[in-house]
Amino acid sequence: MSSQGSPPRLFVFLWALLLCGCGPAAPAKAPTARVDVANVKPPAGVTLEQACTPTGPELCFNAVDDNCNGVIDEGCGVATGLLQFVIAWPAAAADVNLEVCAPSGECIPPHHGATLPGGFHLDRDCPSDEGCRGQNEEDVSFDGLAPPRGHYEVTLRLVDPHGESTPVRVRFGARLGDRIVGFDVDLSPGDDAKKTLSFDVP
Ligand SMILES: [Ca+2]
Ligand SMILES: [Ca+2]
Repeated sequence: MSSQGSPPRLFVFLWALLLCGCGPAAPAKAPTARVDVANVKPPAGVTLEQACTPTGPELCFNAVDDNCNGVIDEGCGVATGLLQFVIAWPAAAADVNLEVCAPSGECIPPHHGATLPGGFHLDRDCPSDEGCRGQNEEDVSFDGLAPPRGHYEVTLRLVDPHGESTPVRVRFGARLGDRIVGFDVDLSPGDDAKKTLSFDVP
C-alpha cells in the first residue's frame, strides 16, 4: 500500500507528541507563584513611586531595583521573596528600624535573624551588624509561596540619630509580587507622624 498523498508517518508522530505534550523532550515548567496586593497606601504626604526606570546594573544596599528586573538588591547577599521590604540610609551612625506587621498582628522583632511565623525574616540590623560597614540597609522578606492574607503595615522608625544631623533621609523599596514600589522619607526624632506603608493581600 502506498503512502503517497498522506503526511509522512514521522511528521504525524511528532505532531501528536507536540499536541499531547507528552514527548520525552517536553521541558519541565519551573514552579511559579504570584501574589496580588491591593490598597497600597504610602505614609501621609509621601508620593509612592510605582514606575521603574532602569539606570544600569543592580547596585547594592540602596533599596532600589536599579535594573528593573522586579527584584531589589539581588546579588547583594540579602534575601528576597514575593514580598520584600527594604530600607537604606546614608547617615552611617543613625539607627533606623524597619517594622513589618503581618495580618496576625505580630510584628517582626528589630534584630538580625528575627522571624515571624508564616515565613518572614529580617536579614540585616544596621548599623549594629558588623557587616553593615556604613552601608545601612535592613531587609525583611517572605520566603514562602503564599503570604498570609490580610492587612499588612510596614513602619519606618528613627530609633536614635546617634549624632547624625536630622532629619535622616531614608529610602524605602518594596517588592509586592510583581510590583516594585518605593519612596524617600525624612525621619526626625520625636516625629509622631507614623511613616507607615500599608496594603492588603486579598
Ligand atoms: Ca534588581
Ligand atoms: Ca539596588
